[in-house]
Amino acid sequence: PQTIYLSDYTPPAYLVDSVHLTFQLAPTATRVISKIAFRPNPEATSREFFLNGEQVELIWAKIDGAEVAPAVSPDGVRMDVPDAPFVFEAEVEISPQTNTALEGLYMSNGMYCTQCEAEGFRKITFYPDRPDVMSVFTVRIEGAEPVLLSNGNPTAQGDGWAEWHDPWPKPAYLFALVAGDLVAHPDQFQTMSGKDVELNIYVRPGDEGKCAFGMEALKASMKWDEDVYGREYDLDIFNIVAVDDFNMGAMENKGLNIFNSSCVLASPETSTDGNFERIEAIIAHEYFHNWTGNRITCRDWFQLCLKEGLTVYRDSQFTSDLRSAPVKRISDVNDLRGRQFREDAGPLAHPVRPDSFVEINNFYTATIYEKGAEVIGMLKRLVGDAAYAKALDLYFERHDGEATTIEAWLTVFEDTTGRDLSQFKRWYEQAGTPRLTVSESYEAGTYSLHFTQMTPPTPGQPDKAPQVLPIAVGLLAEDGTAVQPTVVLEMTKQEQRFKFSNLESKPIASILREFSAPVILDTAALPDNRVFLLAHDTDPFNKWEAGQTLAKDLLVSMVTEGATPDQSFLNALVEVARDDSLDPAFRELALSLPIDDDIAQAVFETGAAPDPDAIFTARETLKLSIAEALSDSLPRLMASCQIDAAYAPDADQVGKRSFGAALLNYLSLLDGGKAAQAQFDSATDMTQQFTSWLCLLRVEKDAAATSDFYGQWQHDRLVIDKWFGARIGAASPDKAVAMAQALTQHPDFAVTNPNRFRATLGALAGNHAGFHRADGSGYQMLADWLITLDAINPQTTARMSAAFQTWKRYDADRQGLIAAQLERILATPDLSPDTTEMVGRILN
Ligand code: HT7
Ligand code: ZN
Repeated sequence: PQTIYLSDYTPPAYLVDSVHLTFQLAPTATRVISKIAFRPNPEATSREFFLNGEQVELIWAKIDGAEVAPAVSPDGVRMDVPDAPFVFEAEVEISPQTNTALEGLYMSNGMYCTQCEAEGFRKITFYPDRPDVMSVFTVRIEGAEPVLLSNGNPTAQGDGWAEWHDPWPKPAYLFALVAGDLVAHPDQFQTMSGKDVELNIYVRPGDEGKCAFGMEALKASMKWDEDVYGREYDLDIFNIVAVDDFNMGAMENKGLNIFNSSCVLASPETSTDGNFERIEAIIAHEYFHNWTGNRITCRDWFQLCLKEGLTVYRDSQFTSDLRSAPVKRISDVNDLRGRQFREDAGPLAHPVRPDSFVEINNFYTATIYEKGAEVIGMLKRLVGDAAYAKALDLYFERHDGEATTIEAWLTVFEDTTGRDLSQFKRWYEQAGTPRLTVSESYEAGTYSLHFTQMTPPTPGQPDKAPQVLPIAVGLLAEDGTAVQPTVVLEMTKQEQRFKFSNLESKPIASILREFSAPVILDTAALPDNRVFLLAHDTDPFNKWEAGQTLAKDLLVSMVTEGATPDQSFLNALVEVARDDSLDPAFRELALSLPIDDDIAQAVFETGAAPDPDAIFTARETLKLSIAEALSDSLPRLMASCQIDAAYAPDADQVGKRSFGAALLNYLSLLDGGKAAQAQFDSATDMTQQFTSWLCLLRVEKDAAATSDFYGQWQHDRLVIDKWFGARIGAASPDKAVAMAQALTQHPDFAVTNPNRFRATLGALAGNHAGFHRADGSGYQMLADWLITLDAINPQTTARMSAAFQTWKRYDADRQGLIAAQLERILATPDLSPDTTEMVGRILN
């Protein structure tokens, strides 16, 4: 496989004015007839004419009507062309039925669908498959399926055919086609300028009852983008299609978003609150791409964060506005630390804008998405809300219709604010999580905070320069009152001191409020004020953070020094749980302990090799201590979570149910699952049913509940994914591998379905102590299945191989066992470039 470098970018030799595509659909022999109007690009540095094409069989090709015989290679075609505008035509044959990689045109449960990002269009026909070639597409679909969809607006249709025209120039990665026996859940939306837009969610017959929530989320997203960013929808129709076999969550194809059915279908009986929230966020994310991604796209794939970071940032703002901003912030930071910091800390670390890659599909990472969004949050904090809004207006005005770069994005902010963002740009260029160390001093009414920043080396980047860090700080008096409301300190140097004067006494600092920069904050040199901050901080993020760091430190000392749970921590936690002035959703987050993987990282950072069984035991022990400390309060608190209204996945109800579930979890440790069984038996929605079932699985009273759950839901594939995931995820460390083995033999297991594969093998990798069994059986099982899957679906295989990325944390025996499995994967004949790149990077 070949490495591609950002520094090698050259403009396309030819541009495309229009594309006409005709699809004659047939499962193993679909014909695609293309007619593409090319013209030489005046900015090009070469006149070489090359069209990407993979796994497409060329039937014939013509230039300006005359048949030609291009030089065909496995990655495309080359030929001589006029040095003037010309029309290229071709007919090719492809086989959607046998396309198990789920890239290009493929079939899922008898339905045709496409996935073209990043480089899937080249599996449909010969084309300059790069994002800086934007063109207007007209598509004719001929097929027996009742529903035939493509991008843009419908222009004509008849028996067995339909035509679509998309007036907005787009790169090939946004092309989409769907054909199948589908039913629509229709609605409409009137845009801010009074235009009526037809909306549809297309699903397989039987799923119609699961579309209403997604449709409401879509309309809320359309309205929000108008209200907050002034962005109006630009076609007559917006279609969403649910597909069962899909590599990721969803895809923002122009006017025809395609969704993994798990990310759009929802009903109270079959979906948890978490599913509803995720669906709402993903629908918003894909819709927001219409402006940040589609109208303004990326010049090349190195600029991926331009659309993904910004769109994640926008969907987080949307969720914060619709639900609770502090709860959203805490869950985003949890996610960032669990996925992105993990990536930054290991062999897969890369900059938000990478400078090289082998397989672009391997770069749809937490760094590009989540750290990319954090960078935008910092930029907004530094320039202020008004300047951010002005800069965004300028971005849309200046770059509409373009395929552009991070440089163009930052220039818009420089032009709006007059700031020099050259140092800030390091956030895009430098990999790794900065470590921010703080100490304090107080003298004669002046309080000083002294910060030092350091970013550890990452692969290919041994030396790091200081970053611009917006550090939000507030000061509290000993009685908990605010003496200094939140201010943003702008750190630019490696070491910097900030002073607060005219204070009556030494304050208590609350540092990095709202998690204002994606750094690891080391407060070891400060007095330990965490119990105070857990009780008094007015910044919800830092209040939660105080509890989390206390819990994490306690767990680490339980693992490494045999410490026992600390009473002052337990008391402080119980006080938070009992504080009815706090949002129940916040209290649930405060009661949740760091996951085993976080504890393992924290143990590793003390210089010790994490022992997965000891971590599991410490967490269980602390859970029991919390349960005991909470026991007197449980009846009152659980009663306060009762809801006397019909199920709704709104913030209020979700908060109560999630707090109630956390309490039930603790209660189960004391009553052996009695209350959980009662909730399971009477549950009328999936959240109540699933959370109580999880409690039952954990206290190993699973026999009856498990079979009931499967028997009740075996007809519903999305619920059965939960069943697979939960049984493996909740299995005790010594049973997880055996459970996963048994479930891969279950008739409902399907290696070809990414959702089911992730539910099974992803759950094994997520069961920390189970996966890291000392005998290596977890590693072997995952490697076996990755090898099997690679021949079927390289993209999902490569993504899931990241489960091994933390391997250097563990003891020498485990490292040896993992390395052997990684070597075995690499030695597999015909291993895909995707998996070869990922496993190679993990090993080095
Ligand atoms: N822009 C999309 C990213 C994507 C993708 C989606 C589905 C299947 C394969 C894919 N490869 C890349 C999704 C998004 O970020 O919105
Ligand atoms: Zn996206």
